[in-house]
Amino acid sequence: MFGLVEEQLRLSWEELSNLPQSEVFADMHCVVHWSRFDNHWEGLLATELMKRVKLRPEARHVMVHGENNHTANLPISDFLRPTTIFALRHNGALLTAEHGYPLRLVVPNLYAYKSVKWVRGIEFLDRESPGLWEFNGYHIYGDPFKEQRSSS
Ligand SMILES: Nc1nc2c(c(=O)[nH]1)N[C@H]1C(S)=C(S)[C@@H](COP(=O)(O)O)O[C@H]1N2
Ligand SMILES: [Mo]
Repeated sequence: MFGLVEEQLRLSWEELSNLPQSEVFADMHCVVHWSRFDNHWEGLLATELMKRVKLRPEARHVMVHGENNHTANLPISDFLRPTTIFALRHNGALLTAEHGYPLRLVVPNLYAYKSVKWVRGIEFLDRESPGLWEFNGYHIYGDPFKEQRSSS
């Protein structure tokens, strides 16, 4: 956790797995027209993690950083939804490498390109700034129920 925070927070996988765990049941919608329904995610709610971070008042947006410079942006209001979860487990087992082990973010109310796998860090920003997919033409917000797939 870095950027517009009073103090940076670094947590190891061990520490994350010892914090209070929650579960979220959610469908996942990819922009290229597939959905995977009824996923069971277990891990740390973003709200739980945010109890340990003090944001600067200017913080408005979040940049999620994954492995291989993968990034996605979202408003803090979506990041703080009670269904946003840093998942360690999917459908009863540890995440597989392909699906994001050791840690992935899951943001059920937005398209799956926001659900960054192999998460490394969360950066807080004072403005909206496009992540990798958004920069390459995916919608800056990405509401699957409004079919906000692309920015054009
Ligand atoms: N780090 C990283 N996270 C990522 C992606 C990626 O390429 N790299 N692809 C996104 C997209 S477009 C989708 S649809 C989902 C797919 O998740 P899955 O592999 O668990 O099905 O992961 C998202 N998270
Ligand atoms: Mo996707």
